[in-house]
Amino acid sequence: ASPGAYTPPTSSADITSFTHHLAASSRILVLCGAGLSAASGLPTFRGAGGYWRTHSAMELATYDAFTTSPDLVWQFYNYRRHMALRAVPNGAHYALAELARKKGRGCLTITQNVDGLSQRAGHPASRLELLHGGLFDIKCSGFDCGYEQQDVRTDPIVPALEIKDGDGDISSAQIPLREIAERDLPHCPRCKTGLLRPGVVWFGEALPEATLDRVENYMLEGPIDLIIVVGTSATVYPAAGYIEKARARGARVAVFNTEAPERDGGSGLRRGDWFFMGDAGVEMPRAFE
Ligand code: BV8
Repeated sequence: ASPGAYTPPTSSADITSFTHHLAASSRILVLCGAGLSAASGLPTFRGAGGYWRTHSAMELATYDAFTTSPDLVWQFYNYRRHMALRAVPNGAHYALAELARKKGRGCLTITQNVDGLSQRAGHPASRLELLHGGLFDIKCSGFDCGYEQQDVRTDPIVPALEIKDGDGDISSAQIPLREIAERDLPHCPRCKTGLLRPGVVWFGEALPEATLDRVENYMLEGPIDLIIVVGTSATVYPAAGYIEKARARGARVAVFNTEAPERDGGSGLRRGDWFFMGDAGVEMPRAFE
């Protein structure tokens, strides 16, 4: 580990001190990343078998990639919709939904995930902020149309995007360069000309203003007693920035991850923090008991 790195003992006493602090906390923030859904079978972005093993995130999840190769980007998102519809929430999604129900306005979950699994685990919608949108929201890619539609779960979204056997293993992001004519991609029913796009936030795009405001207001309403950081490499901003913001509001940090966080990463550990090594799907239900 880098000099000065601090990895607290992950002993049972750890869990006891954590559960005491969790029970005593009146204002909690939860930051979720792809690792939360790993136990549900959805590959993470950077881990082994990640979606982007052969494509970098910055390469595919961008407006430029969409305007240049809408068929490639749609094959990628249609595949992720396909996977997410077949996945089921795991114990960590349910544990967080239960925590949010119990703490009410004293808990806010901000997720970077677009897979919809927190919602399907019954997480109260008013206590869940989707920083990067969702796979099942779609909108017109034209700038002046404004058409949006929520929760479109059709799979495939258009027949031309049907995942065929010959497509090979697109889970390894060896996404087939199957040419799909633009006319066969989803088009906006309102303006008739614009291509529809996934309602997610791409790199270089601003996060939804209203979402950022609600998170900011929650942070400003009072001190934060605890931020739970689950399944994230804390490398994407502004999402990862909420860890330091919570610390600045007095929060202690509890990290749930299969890897010890880097000292200098967004979720670097400090004295008084907790670190639970392992699958969130196992560790969170255990720590929240
Ligand atoms: C913005 C939605 C400004 C789409 C995502 C250069 C050009 C442009 C921008 C930038 C630039 N340099 C920096 C930036 C800013 C950029 C950024 O942060 N880049 C990074 C790469 C440095 N940010 C942006 O562009 C943001 N917008 O800044 O806008 C602006 C302002 C005004 C006006 C205009 C513009 C937008 C970022 C949002 C991008 N969209 N997702 C989609 O999903 O396809 S990001 C996407 O990647 C995810 O949402 C998530 O945020 C990120 C992946 O991170 P993680 O979730 O952490 O996943 P990862 O695989 O990395 O880690 C998994 C972790 O889980 C690991 O730690 C692993 O150990 C652990 N794990 C694995 N298994 C388990 C586990 N833990 C527990 N249990 C397990 N079983």
